[in-house]
Amino acid sequence: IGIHKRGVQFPQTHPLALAPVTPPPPTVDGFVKEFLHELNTDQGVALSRSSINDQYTALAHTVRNYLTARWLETGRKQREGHTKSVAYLSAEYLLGRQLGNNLLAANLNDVARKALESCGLSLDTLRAQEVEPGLGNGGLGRLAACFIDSLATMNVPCVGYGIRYEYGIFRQTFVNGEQVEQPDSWLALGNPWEIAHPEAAVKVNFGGRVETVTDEAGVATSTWVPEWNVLGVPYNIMVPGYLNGRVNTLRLWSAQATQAFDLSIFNAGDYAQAVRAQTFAENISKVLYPEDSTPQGKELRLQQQYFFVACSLRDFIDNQGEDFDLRDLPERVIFQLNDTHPVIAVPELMRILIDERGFDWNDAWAITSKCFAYTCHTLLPEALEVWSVELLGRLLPRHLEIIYRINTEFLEVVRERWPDDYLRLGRMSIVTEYPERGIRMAYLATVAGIKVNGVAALHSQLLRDKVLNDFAELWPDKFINVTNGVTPRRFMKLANPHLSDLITDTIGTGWVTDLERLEELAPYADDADFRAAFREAKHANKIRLRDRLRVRDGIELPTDHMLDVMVKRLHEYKRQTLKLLHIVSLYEQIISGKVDAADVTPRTFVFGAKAAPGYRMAKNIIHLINNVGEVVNNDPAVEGRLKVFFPANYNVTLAERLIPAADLSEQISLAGMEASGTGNMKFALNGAITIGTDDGANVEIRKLVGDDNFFLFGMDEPQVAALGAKGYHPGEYYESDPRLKATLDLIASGTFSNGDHQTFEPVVSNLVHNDRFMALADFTSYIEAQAKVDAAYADTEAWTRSAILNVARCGFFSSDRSMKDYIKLIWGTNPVL
Ligand code: GPQ
Repeated sequence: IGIHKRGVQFPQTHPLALAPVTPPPPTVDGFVKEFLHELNTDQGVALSRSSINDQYTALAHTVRNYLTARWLETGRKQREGHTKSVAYLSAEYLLGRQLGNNLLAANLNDVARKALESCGLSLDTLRAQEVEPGLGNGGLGRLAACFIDSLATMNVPCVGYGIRYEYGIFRQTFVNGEQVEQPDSWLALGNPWEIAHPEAAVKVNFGGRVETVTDEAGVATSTWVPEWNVLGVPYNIMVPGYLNGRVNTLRLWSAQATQAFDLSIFNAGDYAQAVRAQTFAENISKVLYPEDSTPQGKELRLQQQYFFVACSLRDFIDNQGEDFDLRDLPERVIFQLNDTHPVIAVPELMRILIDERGFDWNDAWAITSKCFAYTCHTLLPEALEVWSVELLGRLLPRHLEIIYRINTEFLEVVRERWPDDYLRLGRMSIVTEYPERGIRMAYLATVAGIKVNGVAALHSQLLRDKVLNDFAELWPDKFINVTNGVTPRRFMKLANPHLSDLITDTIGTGWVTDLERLEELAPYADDADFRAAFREAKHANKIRLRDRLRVRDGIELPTDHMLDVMVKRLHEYKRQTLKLLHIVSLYEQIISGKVDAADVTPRTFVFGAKAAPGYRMAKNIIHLINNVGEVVNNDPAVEGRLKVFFPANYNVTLAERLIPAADLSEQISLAGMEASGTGNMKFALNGAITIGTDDGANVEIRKLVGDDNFFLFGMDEPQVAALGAKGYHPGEYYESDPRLKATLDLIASGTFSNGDHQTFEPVVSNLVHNDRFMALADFTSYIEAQAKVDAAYADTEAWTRSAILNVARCGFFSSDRSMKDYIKLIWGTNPVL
């Protein structure tokens, strides 16, 4: 019997254990049997006495059982094949509900539906029981979820590492139109998709000091004497590939107190204090930070980052076995850094190699600098993480020391290349002195990474030319682009069964895993019958959405309007206010009699957006959207023409209903600000037409679908830069465009705040006097583009044709293609079949 370091033992095998236990083949009867078995033995209830949650849990376990044999088999192949794996390090995974996805991946949908029906149960009811795991904020976390889906589907060995937050992204509610956050206790009723492995917990150290001893030869050795520690308990979640029998693993870490921490270091014998200490440790994985793109630099956040990264590195290295030579690590793994959140992994690997495994600095760096690659997701300066040296030194003194040495050696390289360029040294230093001494994590990632990628062509170019220009001059080959993608399994097949069935009936099934095949739809854009069927699918999706919103939000969605949708995190750079100015302007034109309501295209505007709880302006904007909706929706003057809805708590589950129903996709960020966007791709693939700026992946969408099938407006990035350089004065736009003035004046007049002038004063005056994201400069162009949208929508056949061409030409945006690019340009991994 072999005993593994972390308490795992590998017994001699029993003949019956050679093949993992599999449930009976997926027949309806077999499924019923397995389901009832789970209900009885796992939930301990009879069908007749079972709650919906019992039924949901038993169903989830049944699906899991069908996938288990594949899961074990995948793990075995990966271990025995000694192949190179991708270890995706991400502080966020915005997974969305698991049941529907896993039924789809395992091809169990029909069997499960029939099996449940025969028990008098509805699959849809049980699916609705699942609380989605919201372990991410927005695009960055959802991207991670799409990527691991694609890797499993493409048979690529991958393990996703992250944090099992006890509370995910907050649940948004509105009270008098204002956002109020509620804790997301997604684990309250249990999580049937995870398997805990407390026996494989990892110890993570924090704090203390570094002791340095210098020997006779003058060689210094550093030892970290930490002050406290916690345990990381891994929870495994299946990541099944689509119909291919592969099941990868997502391993999320949960923090627990260690014995040593409780009893010896802190007041031995003081029971109450020991329990408090436990709470302290468990706080580390308690809650997801709700800031998107604007890190707060809080101590607990750094604890989270180091916690999951230390657990993950230890886990990956241990899994290579006792006698694995760490010099071979770059042949076994590439750690992909999803933004700077996991970058502390770089000094952590150096520490393991030097302090624990006795490597010298150069050998350790030779290994480390081949094991990481860095993905940057933003250009906003305030979004680039900088950790204060004071905090880092207090929490991770040895890591700080290692970072200083990395910086020293790096600046040596810079000095060699540009001998007397002191300004450049200051600019490129990983350690900055302003506003306080801090560590620029993006620079550390760039220095250590084998590659650095942006997330869309424009973004990668701006990264090279602007934010990381000095580094690109030093290492031009390090900088590459990989345009983001989205999984067609969740965002087409699962979310849009009507359109998916139509596509499959027309071009066969292959598109789900080979999305470029959507091209075969292009000729059908000219086929009137196909267009009619396409419109029917869109209409059916509006009905599905109406039914959901009626129950979920008490909203009555018109299904005969153009559906104009803007869903994404609330951020000034994304310019929800510009969308709002358009709506208010339409409303103003009608109520002031400038335009006859009968001449306005009936439109329903839908917003979905969460604001970071501390982001005042974003919360004001949410309030304004809600109040505009309140006034517009209840004004008989615009009845039948304009509706504005803002269902609370936009999340993956709602996105799956909303996106397939949309006609118009709003992607209106200031050019140069949205790194990529991924919602833009989801809309286009579901047959919505985009109105957008030349920003992020919009640029590539427009190029692929063609100018005739995209409503472009606004300044491009060079124009934005030029206007900024010249000096931007939003007041001039306010004064010179009467329509804009009337719109802003209507808001300022208190029309949307019961006559009160103060409520939205900050929003209006910020736009007129500051307007960092130049909404006013793009207003006129936006209004003109919206008029073109109305005109185009009036020609139903031409609109449908454009929508179909959007679907047909966006196959490029499958996350399978993104993964192929990562493999080819960065990872060099191979599929294992
Ligand atoms: N993104 Cl820096 C986030 O969702 N959170 C973040 O903290 C940062 C970026 C987004 C980015 O804004 C979008 O443009 C991208 O499409 C998305 O990441 C995925 O790359």
